[in-house]
Amino acid sequence: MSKFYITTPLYYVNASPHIGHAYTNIISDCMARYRKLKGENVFFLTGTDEHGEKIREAAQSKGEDVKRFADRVVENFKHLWKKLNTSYDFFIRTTDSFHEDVVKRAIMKLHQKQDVYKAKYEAFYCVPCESFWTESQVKDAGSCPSCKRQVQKIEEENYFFRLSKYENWLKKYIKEHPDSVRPKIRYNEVTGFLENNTLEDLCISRPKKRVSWGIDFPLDDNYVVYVWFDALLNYISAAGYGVNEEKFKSLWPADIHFIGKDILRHHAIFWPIMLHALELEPPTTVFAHGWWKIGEEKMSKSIGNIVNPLELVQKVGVDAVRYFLLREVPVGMDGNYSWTVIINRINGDLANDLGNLVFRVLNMTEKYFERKVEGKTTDKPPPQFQSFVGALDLKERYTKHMDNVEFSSALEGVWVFINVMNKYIEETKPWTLRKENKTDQLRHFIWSLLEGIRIASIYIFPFMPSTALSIARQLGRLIDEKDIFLEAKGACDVCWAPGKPFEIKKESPLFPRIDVD
Ligand code: ME8
Repeated sequence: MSKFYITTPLYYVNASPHIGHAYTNIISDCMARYRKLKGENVFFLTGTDEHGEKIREAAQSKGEDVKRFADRVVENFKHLWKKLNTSYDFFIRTTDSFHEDVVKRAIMKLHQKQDVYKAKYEAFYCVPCESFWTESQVKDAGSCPSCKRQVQKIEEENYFFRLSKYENWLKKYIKEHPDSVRPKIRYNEVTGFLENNTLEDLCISRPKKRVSWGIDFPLDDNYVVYVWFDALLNYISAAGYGVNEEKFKSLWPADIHFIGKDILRHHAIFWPIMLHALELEPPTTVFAHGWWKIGEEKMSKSIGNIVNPLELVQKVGVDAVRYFLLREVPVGMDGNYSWTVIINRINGDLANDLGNLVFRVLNMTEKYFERKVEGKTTDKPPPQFQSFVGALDLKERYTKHMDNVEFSSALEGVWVFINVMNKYIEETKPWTLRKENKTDQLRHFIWSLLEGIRIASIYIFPFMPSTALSIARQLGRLIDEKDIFLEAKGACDVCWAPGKPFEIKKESPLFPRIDVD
């Protein structure tokens, strides 16, 4: 069985998660569930980034001990991931002692290879980004080039990782691996950066007199490890690096790191070089998604324009939130968060198209066949069936889009199929088949719609797991969540030959319409 190792960034615990964080975990969950449907052995990792000055400052502002503060905020993340129905396999915290050990051992290994050295350093430091910038970078931007906030000038001795030594290796590697950074626009951004800049060595320590909250630097008691160097290593420590070699071998390299485009430089430049220096393979793909914005501004806790995902889930339900985020924008692009668009998606796509289809077909099954339909090989399809079968390249298109992280297009394809089914009902007018006593055709009609809905529910599963399971239950095909994986095996071989019977069990409508007022 092939494996699929998928990660989210580790979120800072200086505040509670918002829609932007929820988005990364939802796209990762969608991919994880899709890969599980395909029968792959998925390891889905998420977690929290807990060291550094800004976390200490956040704890201090609340008058709390840093670790206790982190423990509390971590619970908010875990609570949200549960509410959003994300199926991660492991939650790593950078304060986990096994991770701290890996970080220390990695630095020792790099030091033995003479890839770590101590030197005097003068630069500009941005606390919110936990990043150093050169004088010219700050001069050009007038402030922090990334977040535009004030930077502090800092002069100190520090430890450095020889990033520059591996610059040529990285350039060659990226050139030979066009899928190592996706989408294309981000790949071009990375190659452009490498062409126009010379890589400087990375400062990987912080003196304790300035930054006290971090992993002790293994070579020197006066320092802690730079928070980014610490955090990136989570992807290997969670996979068992240095502790459980068998597990590590079975998982590494990661298949996909989902990140926001704000942390591309760290993942596409520092991280592959760190791995290469540690004699490990780089991840197969770093996939950077866009930002959720409010108007023209990125949604962010520091700007204060955030939307609380828990409140949104409470208002419209978890699957509607997931659907909106996954359907509204292609994964690499920016999206505009808007309440009007959410309502239109719920009332249009979910209540009208999907909800009505399921409701109507179940009603007809109840009315015409007393809840139970078994397709028979002798049944003749109504003449309108031809247009319905025409939609059956769905599986191929769906698989291609899902493999390519084109979630919005995959959903678009499923909705074409859903609306083909709606049209089939309109055009066939089943009540006339009933009036004319064409029981064979009516049975074929209902059975194939139930089968179509069954297939759609499997394709919907990665996006809206609860809805998919509810549909499967209503079709009488589900006792346990595991059954959806068994059903998925059959979904690939659909040929509309009569198969297992359906014995429906109606539940309340999937998506009640939302009153716009
Ligand atoms: O950067 N739209 O953590 P972080 C979309 N700890 N996604 C958004 C977003 C928005 N408006 N705002 C945040 C860190 N995100 C580091 C990562 S990884 C080893 C260390 C998402 O809490 C997006 O995934 O600032 C972004 O990359 C991540 O949150 C940053 O979270």
